[in-house]
Order: sequence, then structure tokens, then C-alpha cells
Amino acid sequence: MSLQAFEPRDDDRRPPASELLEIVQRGLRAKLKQLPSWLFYDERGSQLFEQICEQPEYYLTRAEIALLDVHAAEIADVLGPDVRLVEYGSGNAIKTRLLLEHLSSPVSYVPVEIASASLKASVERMAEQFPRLPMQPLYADFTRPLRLPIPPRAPRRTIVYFPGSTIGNFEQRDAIQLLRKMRDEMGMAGGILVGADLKKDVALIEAAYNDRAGVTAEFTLNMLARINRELGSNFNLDAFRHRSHYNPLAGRIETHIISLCEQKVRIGRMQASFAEGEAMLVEYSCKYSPTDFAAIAAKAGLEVAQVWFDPEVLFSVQYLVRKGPAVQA
Ligand code: AVI
Repeated sequence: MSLQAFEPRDDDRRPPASELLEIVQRGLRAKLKQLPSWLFYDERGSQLFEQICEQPEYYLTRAEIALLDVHAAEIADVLGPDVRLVEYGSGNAIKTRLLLEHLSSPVSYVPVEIASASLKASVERMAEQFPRLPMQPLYADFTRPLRLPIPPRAPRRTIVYFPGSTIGNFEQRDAIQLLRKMRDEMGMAGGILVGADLKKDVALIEAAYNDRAGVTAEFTLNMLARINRELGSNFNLDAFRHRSHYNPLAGRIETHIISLCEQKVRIGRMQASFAEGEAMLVEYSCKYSPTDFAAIAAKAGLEVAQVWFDPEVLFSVQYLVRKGPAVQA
């Protein structure tokens, strides 16, 4: 196993407190209050997200695994031999394994992750399952331009793998920008393999973000607990609630934290006032029809070479390749 560019560190997705304070204060000063969704993923938030994936209503993970169960061999065939697999995010044990198992003589596996503990764990897990596969973990923020490690031998193609519908958490403009960045990183012969959740019956989508056990609600409110812990603010978690609803015009789940009463919260030197019922936006989860996805791919200078669905047609995995020069969004 080769461990190029791997430097274990104890810090996590945590920006310095001053930067975090600035981000939170800016979000709370806005007319329509808004906080970035990456704030969900402290240690507790990451655990809660894993629990969300096991809830009966959250179909996304199961559907994507079912898709790979059926189609991984065919996907691997389309990608061809001697692939360098660059995964945005640390390897999801089951999904990445399903794909790697079928790849013919992969050149290397490059998980890209800013949470060092997850990166280390993912590399160890993969190294156990694929002891002969060169691992080149990259400790980095995948939303920024990457300097990929030099591969141990020349790959026939670099595949950027972005499973799990995380692309849906980016607003359309940002998703296009991210796809364009992947396009730059994959080179001329490369491709992008990306998971995208599909538009479907609204009740089914809304149930996935409002599970009966309340795990998603806890995940959402944990953001306030994190802010309290890291910034010494005084959000009262009992005075807020989670709300996720589907916006059919925008084609996305919009998750808000709702203030249950008129209240003031102190964050650093700032006092944020909340009206009763006031909503603070914390996440988008965009849903795409195959046509929608082809349209954003085209705006990033890409075309859909192939798309696979799970047996219930809830989820898609899209294979994107270069389509000439990128056009402006
Ligand atoms: C990580 N991401 C794809 C999840 C989603 O479905 O948008 C995050 C999530 N938020 C609430 N439930 C799951």
C-alpha cells in the first residue's frame, strides 16, 4: 500500500473559531437567515447521518446500493481497465467496495477528504479489502482545486467518483461549478461517476427527510448544539424545530430550522433576534430528472454517456464525459 500525501492530523472539518464565528454571524444577519449545511458534520452529526441512512424512510442509500448490486459489473466494463479512481469524500465502505471489486486492474484509489479521521479509517478499510491496490489518500477539501498525487503507473483514465447524492446538496450554480472542476481534474480521457437522487412522488421524498424516529430532526438541530459548543452561543435547542419540505418548482427538499417563539440568541458579540415561526435555511437536497441532470452536465461542458437506475427507479448513477469546451452557466 502506498500512502502518498497522507498526513494524519487530529483536526477535523473545523475551520478556526474566528472564521466560524464570521460565517455564522453573517448567516444570521441576513434578511433570510441561512447557515451552510457542512455545519451538520461534526462527530455527532456524522454519526447521526449514518443513522439516517439506516432509517426505513431514507431510501437513497439502499437504492444506490441496490443499483450497484445490479449494475456495478457493467459500470466497471464501461469505465474500462487501468482506471485511477478519485473519490470525492472518504470511501463509503459498501458502495466503493462494490465498484472496486469489479474494476479491472485499477491503477490507484485516491479518496479525497478533509476529515482526517474519516480519511484514515477509509484507507485502512480499503487496504484490508484490496491489499494490492495502491492507495493515495489526499487530505483536502474537494470543493477546491486539487493537486492529485502522481499515480504509480499511467492510468488509461481518471474517474472522479462522487456517490451518495451529495451533488444534490449544492445549489445548481455551485453544482455546475463543481462538475466543471471535476472535468478539469479528470483530464481529456477521464469521466465522472456521480450519484443523483431522482424526482419522484413528493410524499416519498418528504418522508425520507422527516423520518418517524426523529433522527433527521436531531441531525438538523445538532447544528445548533455544535455552534453552541464551538462558539459559546446560547441557542436553546428546545425553542427550535426541524422542518423539511419539498419545493416542487425548484425540485428540491428545503430544510429549515424554525424558531418556536420570539427569542434572542447571543453569538459572540452579536444578538440575533428570531420572530416566532421564523425559518433559517440550513440545507437543500436537489432532486433531478434524467433530463435535468443532462442539462446541468451540459452547462459544465459534459455529456451523459450512460445512466443506471436501481430496480425501483428511485436513484441514478450518471457517467459523464467531456463534451468540448465548457459553456458559461
Ligand atoms: C449527504 N446528503 C446527500 C444527504 C441528503 O439526502 O441530502 C444529507 C441529509 N440531510 C438530511 N438527511 C440526509
